[in-house]
Amino acid sequence: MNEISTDWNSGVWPDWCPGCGNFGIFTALKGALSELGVGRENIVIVSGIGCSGKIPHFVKTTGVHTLHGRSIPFATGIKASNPDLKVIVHGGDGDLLGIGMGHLIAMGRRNPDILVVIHNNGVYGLTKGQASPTLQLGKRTKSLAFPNINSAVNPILLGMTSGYTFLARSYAYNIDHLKACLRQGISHNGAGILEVMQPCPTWNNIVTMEWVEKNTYYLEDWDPVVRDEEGAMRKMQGIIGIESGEKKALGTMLIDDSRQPFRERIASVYKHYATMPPAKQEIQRGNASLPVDVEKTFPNFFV
Ligand SMILES: Cc1ncc(C[n+]2csc(CCOP(=O)(O)OP(=O)(O)O)c2C)c(N)n1
Ligand code: SF4
Ligand SMILES: [Mg+2]
Repeated sequence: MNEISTDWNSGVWPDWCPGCGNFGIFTALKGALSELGVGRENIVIVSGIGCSGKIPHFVKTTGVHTLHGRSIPFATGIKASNPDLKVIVHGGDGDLLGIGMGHLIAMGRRNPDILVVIHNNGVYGLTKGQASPTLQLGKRTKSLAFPNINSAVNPILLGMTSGYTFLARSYAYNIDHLKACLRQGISHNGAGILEVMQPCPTWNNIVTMEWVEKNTYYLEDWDPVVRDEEGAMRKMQGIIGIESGEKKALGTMLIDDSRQPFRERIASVYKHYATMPPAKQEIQRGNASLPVDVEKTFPNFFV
């Protein structure tokens, strides 16, 4: 058996600003992958645009840096064609809750075992700090000419009503907590949202480390596991209660294994899917030539 590597650094220099919360997410992700003991050949990281979208370049595994808002369709396609892969989406609050929100909702309805990690910094970081969909109404961060006139989206409540079966919130500078949430979310057999409060010291002068210390608390007496259908309704009411509080709760809010995952849904209508998903199908039989000359079509893929 091959030894599992714990070196997840690609060698590409992470060029985030000093103090950026993305460094915490990057560190926790590498730690979670090492602790899970998964081989890099089984992990795919898919991202959208923005500062957060750079993460696949820095992790030594297969990754795709996709288009604005389109990481979830890419990830769903990868998962559908090879359901044995662990697929993780990393994206910004602007990317996943703005232009990409329709895909975020669609993923909840399908329940694939993909974890969506939302880097929530309240701003469009890479494009110089415009208000993102999670910035609170009336707040004015550094680069806004006027206070924000839009109400904020709550990713946990949005995920809950879209059918997600794993929901958690963590904080970029609490590496141990974040690592534990990542491990849980990556291992979960269904669609997950992990919202990470990610300070952006360059543009968001409101959600600072001090703000997070004062305005968050860790969930202690909350059992996130759904055990039956009635329990699921009670759990949702409980989550609405948690999310209505003045302070932001950090911890795992929902683990619901009762809903059928995507791969079983496909297998229920396509009988060969479980044993022969697209990635395992033959593309060449015997010595017959391929319909497309892959080496000529994608010369850069062959080194
Ligand atoms: C179709 C399209 N429109 C606009 C952009 C410009 N753009 C690049 S990054 C970005 C904002 C990203 O914000 P967020 O997703 O919150 O990521 P962050 O930089 O904060 O991590 C935008 C609008 C783009 N790349 N593509
Ligand atoms: S602009 Fe903000 S989110 Fe982007 S790298 Fe700098 S600190 Fe991080
Ligand atoms: Mg952002």
